[in-house]
Amino acid sequence: MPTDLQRRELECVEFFDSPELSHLPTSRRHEALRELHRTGTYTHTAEELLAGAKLAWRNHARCVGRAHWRTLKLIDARDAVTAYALAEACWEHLRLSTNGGALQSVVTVGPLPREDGQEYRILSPQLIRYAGYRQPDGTILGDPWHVDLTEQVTSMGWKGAGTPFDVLPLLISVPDEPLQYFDVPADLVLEVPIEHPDYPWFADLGLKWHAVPAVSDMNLDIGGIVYPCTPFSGWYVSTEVGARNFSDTDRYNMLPAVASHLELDTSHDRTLWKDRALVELNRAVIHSYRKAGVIMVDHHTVAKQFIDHIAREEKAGRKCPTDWSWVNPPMSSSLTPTFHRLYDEPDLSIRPNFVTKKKGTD
Ligand code: NRG
Repeated sequence: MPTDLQRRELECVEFFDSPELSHLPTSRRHEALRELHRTGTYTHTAEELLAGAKLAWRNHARCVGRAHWRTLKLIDARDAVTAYALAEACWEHLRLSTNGGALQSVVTVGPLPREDGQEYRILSPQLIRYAGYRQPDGTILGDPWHVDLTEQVTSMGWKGAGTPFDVLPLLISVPDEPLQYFDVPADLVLEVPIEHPDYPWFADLGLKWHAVPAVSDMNLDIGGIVYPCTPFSGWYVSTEVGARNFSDTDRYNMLPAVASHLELDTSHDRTLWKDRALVELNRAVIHSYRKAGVIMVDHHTVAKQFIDHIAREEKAGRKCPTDWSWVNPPMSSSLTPTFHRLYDEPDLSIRPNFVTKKKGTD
């Protein structure tokens, strides 16, 4: 069994072996490896960090959007060692990634843990999340997924407006400071009101969603170094919003309301009222983002892009380990080409990669 340091040294060697870094002098690889061996860590250049983040994206078996891995932009926030500075870096992330609706893929890399092991952490799962409020009658107003986070920031003094779409503040933990939250500046939160191309009543449902999905609770593992504070974002696949966030019964659960407006027969599952409502809800999401000039990709298009990506990877002599259950859309899967094939087995040890934090480490 290799020790943790030996494993990280191996990752370091493999990282500097990547063709993407082949232009670096061998002295740089030796320097990094020596530093890692001597101190347990080493410092990536901004160029190495960006190359590593791109490879992490390309290696991420659950991502169907990998065709765009080369376009990733980096915000190097490794010196943002106060909660305030980290929040500012996140606002910069939203500015750069939102880009007025022409979304750009961005990763922000925050500081490494201190020598004493204490970490800089964004505790919110994404930079933009909607609050969920437990009502006296037991129902939830807003996003049920975020009830705990909402209660946590409320206990710290935050007060939401009490709508179904209140943007939660960002919760940040850094060494030597109390846990703090920061309101996301409203002008940095681009949102899309949802309407339907054919049904005027749809707008009255009062739905909206944010433009940027900026996941902020994963580790980025590059060349033996694990960055615990690395928000990244691309753009939504329409089904993430339409077929999950709005439709899951433990999220906004909108299918019964949509079906009722469509006057569908909801007396039995076999009438397929849920399926019919789901299609109209997803049409509304796609239509609305397009009308608002906010990039979003539909599940058919992203599946084609992904299949083309795999073909390009194969041509380049690379495997493309893929998690079938993640790259297939949550509706109409069999209508997309990603459904009808097998993939290289996802290998959780491939690095660089974005890695889910272990439960209980927060
Ligand atoms: N399903 C989540 C977002 C997860 C990440 N999705 C992306 N990421 N598209 C949701 O908020 O619905 N990305 O980096 O583009």
